[in-house]
Amino acid sequence: MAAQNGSGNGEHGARDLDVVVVGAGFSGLYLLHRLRGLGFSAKVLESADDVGGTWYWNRYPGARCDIESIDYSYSFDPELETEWHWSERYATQPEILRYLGHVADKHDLRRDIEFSTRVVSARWDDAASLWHVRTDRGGEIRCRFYVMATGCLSLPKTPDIEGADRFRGASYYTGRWPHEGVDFTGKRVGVIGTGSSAVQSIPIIAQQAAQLTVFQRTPNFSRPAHNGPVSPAKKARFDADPAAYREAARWSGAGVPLEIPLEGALQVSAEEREARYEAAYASGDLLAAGSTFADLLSNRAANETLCEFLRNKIRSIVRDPETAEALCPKDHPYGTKRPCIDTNYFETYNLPHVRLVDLRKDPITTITETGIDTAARSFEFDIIVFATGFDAMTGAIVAVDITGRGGQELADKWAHGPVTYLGLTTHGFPNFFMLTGPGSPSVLSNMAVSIEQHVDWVSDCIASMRDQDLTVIEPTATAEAAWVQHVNDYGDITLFPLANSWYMGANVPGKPRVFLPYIGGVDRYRKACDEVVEQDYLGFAFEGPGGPRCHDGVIRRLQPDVAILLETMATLDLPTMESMSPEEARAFSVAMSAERPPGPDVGEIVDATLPGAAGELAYRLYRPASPGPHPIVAYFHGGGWVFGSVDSDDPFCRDLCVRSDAIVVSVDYRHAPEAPFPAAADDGFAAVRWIAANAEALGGEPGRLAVCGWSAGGNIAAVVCRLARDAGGPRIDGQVLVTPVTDCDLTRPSYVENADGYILTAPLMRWFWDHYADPAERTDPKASPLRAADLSRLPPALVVTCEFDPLRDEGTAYAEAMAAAGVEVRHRPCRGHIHTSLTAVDMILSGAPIREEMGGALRRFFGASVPA
Ligand code: N01
Repeated sequence: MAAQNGSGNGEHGARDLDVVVVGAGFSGLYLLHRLRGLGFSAKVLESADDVGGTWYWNRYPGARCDIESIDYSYSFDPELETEWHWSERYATQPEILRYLGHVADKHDLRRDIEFSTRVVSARWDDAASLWHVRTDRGGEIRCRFYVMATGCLSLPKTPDIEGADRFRGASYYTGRWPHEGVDFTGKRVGVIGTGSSAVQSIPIIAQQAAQLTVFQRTPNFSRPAHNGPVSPAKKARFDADPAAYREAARWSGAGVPLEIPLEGALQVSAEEREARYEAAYASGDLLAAGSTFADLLSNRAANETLCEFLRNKIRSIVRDPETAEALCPKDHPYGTKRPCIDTNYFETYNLPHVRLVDLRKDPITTITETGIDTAARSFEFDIIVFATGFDAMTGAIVAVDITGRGGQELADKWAHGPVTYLGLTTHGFPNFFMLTGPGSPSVLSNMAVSIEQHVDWVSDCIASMRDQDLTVIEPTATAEAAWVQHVNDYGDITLFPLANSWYMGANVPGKPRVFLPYIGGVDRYRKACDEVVEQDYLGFAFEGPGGPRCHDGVIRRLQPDVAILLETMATLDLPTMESMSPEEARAFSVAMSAERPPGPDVGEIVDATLPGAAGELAYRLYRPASPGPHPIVAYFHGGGWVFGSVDSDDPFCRDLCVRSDAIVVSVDYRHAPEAPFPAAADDGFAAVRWIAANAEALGGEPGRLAVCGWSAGGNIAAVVCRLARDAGGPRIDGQVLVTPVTDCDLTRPSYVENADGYILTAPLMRWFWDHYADPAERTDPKASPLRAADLSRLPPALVVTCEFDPLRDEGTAYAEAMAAAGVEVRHRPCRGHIHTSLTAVDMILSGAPIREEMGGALRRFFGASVPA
């Protein structure tokens, strides 16, 4: 598919190539190698005068990798694995640069790299299906494919401190360090910033400088790297089977083979927690601390235990208590800003000529001709070092003027944040790829592994297009929007959005606040990319001489935590409920319930009994911690009228109690088949009447009562509302129906679409109905409330339905029917959720905002004003 002439000079100084790659770092080098191997004509354009990318520019003192060099290296060339020997566990910048130079030489890459050449613009030509690429050296290259391999942290942030250009001494940016080095001997030095670059350089600058002043806006978590020779244990593991080691890295979460813990930090004793943190601290491994427990990046309280452990380490190292406290990070959870590993970073603050300026207390007002002024003081310096970071992930991409279809500028398209499909491509920009772009694991992973995966995907894609005589590829708007949603869904169930980090774009004034990388992990991301290809490049549109071709669609539709739960359950190979007897199913349900998190604490829990329609029923009362009396919610558990109990829905009831600030009375109604239809409905109504009559004795406010139920319990709650209306009482202020059963018709589209695979299956639902009611009884409105002739004058309702639930359409139909009958109804469809998502408290974190809406709805029913 060589674009017209193949490589070489064409007319008028223009050249035609298959692929132009921008950047000769880790990714550009490997991509060039792959493309050449596949027989494509390709050139790499590089603004530096040698290979290396970030390792070419970041030559500041102390620069080294913080992922062990064995991991932070290529895997594509098995020879390289044996011929290259890292001299240290964490190699220095010069050694990494030598490595990249060696790779370039070994594979003769330099002959296709144009150095000292900066790309200024790239324009898509729709008529010719080519990119026109212009550089600062003049001339133009036409190419079929245009790839930005510019790295995530390559464009230093422009100075956002007043007077930055006024300083008459020497100033340096860590990300653009002079090749000849800087001699700090005897100098008064100011360093601005305490990120990774500063943490690495400060101890070394302090060794030379006469005076060192560090200006800190946000303290950072850091631990000793314990650098030294390559760890013998790691090397032995690697050498035993390099290919297997690399494969394990490819299918790991962070791109480094690691044991994944299952417990949460609060599920073990304080001693056990401390011991595990000590081990992680001693390991010198950047990834060790954050992966000590499963929930450190999703549970604030769990994360805080690690934060405090690390703060205490800082306090134990830094002798001056005020400086120590200023160095302790307190404004962000561990891991939500990139943590560091260091060599003598905190120890450096014990040196007599080193001082820390806490900019939170005494901010910089301006840089002057002779130094830095803060609100309270004036500092004079010979040298200022800006360790102020990068316009990360998007900066280098939009720094080139990239124009896609219809003259659309990429910078305009991304004005509110980057929008990509798989972090590799973006709609409206055909034949354009980004390596480790926003929306891919990139900076949250071992970059070497992520880079190889992206390069392989892009090269394979281009080769497959050639094989199929396709000339243009572009992601569809649908696929892209859904991927962006998926990336955000993942970010939203973590603590990352809580920090003002460069991951969120928060370090660059005016940059949209968007979570830039993909937190789902290298393994899940790779699986998604592979599945896109297996599904005939799902979400991509192609053009070629044979005409257009597109298999449009969405690669990930489930909420991320729901998908993980389903993955985990699939590995357990559990029997289906409908293959069991009711007794077995009940025992199974009890066993499953024993494994879950307990839910939040409430003020008080009371177990007692109340009179049902035909005998005593157990109930459990949850009282809020706030002073009463409270309104009351009568709650009915799920379980298909066959199983379930006050225990089965205990975490959900606790959560409901906390969020609604109401008493929740969870009622154990009789179960089928022993007590078939209409026993459950009759018990439900009897219970509600009793609760209303005994509200005061229960500590509730008489006359303020709502009902809530999940699944079959939602069915009972709906039926009770109608029975109460027809009986003239008790008065019910509102109903919250969570994925309710409202009808016996099992043929609706949601039954067909979600027949299998989402825990509540169509066969299981049939099994429930078969136990509960004879076919002739099922259409009775007491079993199928949707069939009631009159749904008017029912209490206001919140009806919650889930996208991947057989009951979705009947829930929707019930909400619509009530609304049509004049009832005040809010229908809340839940994207990406399954029947059991919302009640899985502290397991499905993406359900929490919806449970908050349920609590809000109940409070509103009771007359409280709740912010929308
Ligand atoms: O940049 P940073 P970095 N006034 O953005 C401060 C990778 N890396 O170059 O946090 C005052 O982390 C800013 O303060 P705040 C690694 O992924 C890896 O150090 O915004 N201060 C912060 O303290 C890393 O995360 C290695 O409040 C200002 C610092 O400057 C990423 O690159 C080594 C300021 C910037 O920290 C970036 O690291 C180096 C202002 N106006 C880097 N503006 C390895 O070990 C900014 N700051 C592999």
